[in-house]
Amino acid sequence: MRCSARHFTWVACALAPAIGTFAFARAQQAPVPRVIEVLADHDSRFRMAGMKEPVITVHANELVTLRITARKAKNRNRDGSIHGFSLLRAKDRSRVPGWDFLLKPGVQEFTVRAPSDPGEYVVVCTVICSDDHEGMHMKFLVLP
Ligand SMILES: [Cu+2]
Repeated sequence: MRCSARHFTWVACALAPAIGTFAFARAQQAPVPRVIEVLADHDSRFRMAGMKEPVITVHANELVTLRITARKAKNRNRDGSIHGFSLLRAKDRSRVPGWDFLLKPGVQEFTVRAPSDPGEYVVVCTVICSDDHEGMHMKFLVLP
């Protein structure tokens, strides 16, 4: 890195190597989230490769990256969303904070931390994407 008097004070120049080292150490420590691939399909169904009935299984507090491919069904929201992906607790259908996503056509990624409570959850679509929208849901299991 070049430090010129025009862009940096000498303090910033003196600190830059230390900050760089710190950032590098942090980057090395950060766990790489596991990628979970989901298809939000044109027939208002969630799908996962190799599974007849799609199920997302995670560990409590696990950091995961959802890589969701969305294909348009019949309808879209005014904002252009074609499906939704929202996590509910199975026992009372309450929403899990931070797990409510609107999907645009194509591939999108969301990196999120799994719930801390092990148990059964359900993913539901939140866009009235077709007449079959009510059937657009999938299981989600949180292991201890
Ligand atoms: Cu949908």
